[in-house]
Amino acid sequence: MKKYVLLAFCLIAANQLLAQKAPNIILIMADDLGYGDLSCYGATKISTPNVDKLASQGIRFTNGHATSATCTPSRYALMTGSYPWRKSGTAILPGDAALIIPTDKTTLPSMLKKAGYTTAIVGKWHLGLGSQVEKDWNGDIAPGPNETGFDYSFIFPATADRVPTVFLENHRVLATDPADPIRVDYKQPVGNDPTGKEHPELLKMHSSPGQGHDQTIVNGIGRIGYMSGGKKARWVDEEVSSTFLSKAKGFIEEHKAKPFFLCMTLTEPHVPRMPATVFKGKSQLGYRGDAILQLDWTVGEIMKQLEYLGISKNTLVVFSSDNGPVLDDGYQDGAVTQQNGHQPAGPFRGGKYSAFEGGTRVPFIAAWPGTIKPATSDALICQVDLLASLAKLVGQPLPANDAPDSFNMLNTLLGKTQTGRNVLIEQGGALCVVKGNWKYIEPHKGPAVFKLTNIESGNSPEPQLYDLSKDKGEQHNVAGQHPEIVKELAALLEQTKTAGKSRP
Ligand code: NG6
Ligand code: CA
Repeated sequence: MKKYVLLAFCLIAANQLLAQKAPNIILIMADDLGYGDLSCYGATKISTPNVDKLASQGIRFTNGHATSATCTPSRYALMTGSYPWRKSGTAILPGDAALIIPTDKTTLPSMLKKAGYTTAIVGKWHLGLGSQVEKDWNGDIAPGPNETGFDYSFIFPATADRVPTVFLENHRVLATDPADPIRVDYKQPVGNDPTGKEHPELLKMHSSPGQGHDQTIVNGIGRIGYMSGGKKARWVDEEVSSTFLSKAKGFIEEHKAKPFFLCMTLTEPHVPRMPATVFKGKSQLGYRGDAILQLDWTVGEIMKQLEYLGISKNTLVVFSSDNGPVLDDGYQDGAVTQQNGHQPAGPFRGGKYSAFEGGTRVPFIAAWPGTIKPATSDALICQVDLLASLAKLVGQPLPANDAPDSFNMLNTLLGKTQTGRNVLIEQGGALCVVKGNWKYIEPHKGPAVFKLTNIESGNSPEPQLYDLSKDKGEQHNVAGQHPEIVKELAALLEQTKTAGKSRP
């Protein structure tokens, strides 16, 4: 009996110690926000005072990366600590895809949960749900975020432009109706809902020619994929962001007394950009700019709440974006016609989808008032490193075969050193190796410019080498002048592929 009392006492004491020492962790991940989209990263046509304030309180990384230039692979890496190109099936997923995150390996949330954190994700998911494509959207849907380490999830399944346009709380779609079952199909129409293709007169925002987004219409917007039923469960785009915000704030409030991890995956400024009415027209840059203002306001609301609850000094906030920017990603929403000189990728070439820096070099901010000293850091750091770095922070060991590409960069993240990663593999269509000032892009088939989005892909049949110290815009391919470096970096890429891991 005494033994159990002692054990219980130890457990309570350990828990309290964790409560005092371990900070809350909030990771805010924007969707398609470019390096140049924030005023703290040099934007002059738009002002983002709330994210700027966060940056001024912490470290603003100028060489921070997503692993990949699109969402699913980038988020896969964030969650698993593994380069996504090691596994097939990690490209952009349809809305009915099965879960692609392994449930038997360490993930960012499962590691923190093991360390005693209460973990939640609120926002976009886009990593698949359930064990197969065909599923009962009116029933329990698993495995999903709750099976990969989140105690609580409030998500939408894929992207805002893909069906089903519904929220899930843990395993259930919200507001289902047995009399109006939800059906989803990406191959053929289901039910009788009008499509954007057949009924353009019903649209409040037109899709861009040739880009699809003309299947089932929900809330006056044509989507990718077909959906029927669930009329009461469908979201209103203008309310998606405030819904996520209120869920996130609710979670913070409820868990303020003990360490929590909140992964807040915002949908802005991904298409369809349909911000709340109060933001419409505010930026003068079209709905894309308005969505960025909405994002900025949302970040401000979270920061205000931390202050109000008195937990800002005990909360590490990391802000980043899942991939680079795109203007026309499927809808005629004013992003192109009202660009007004705004440079969403800042000084970098390319954008979303691209092997050039615009694809993966993203805003990356870490703030923890009282612990992180305000600074700018040029250290090379990647979202894939958060798993190993935060494991170090909370004293959680990582099994040798898990998170094979996640480096412990805690001292870099906290600003104790300006030294970053030595090497990073980036993924556009082509894979790239960044080492020191050098960037190598492997030869890759495909168009030099993606016609629909008008983004330079970085594809070339020839190897490319850029000296980022002199040429951050990747204008001068110097592969011909430095064949030995091309050889070294190409070999390094092959070696990383075959070794199956890069974590030492
Ligand atoms: C593309 C879509 C684009 C967007 C993207 C996913 C077309 C022509 N384009 O295939 O609109 O949905 O996928 O974006 O279908 S991501 O940020 O989630 O990777
Ligand atoms: Ca994205």
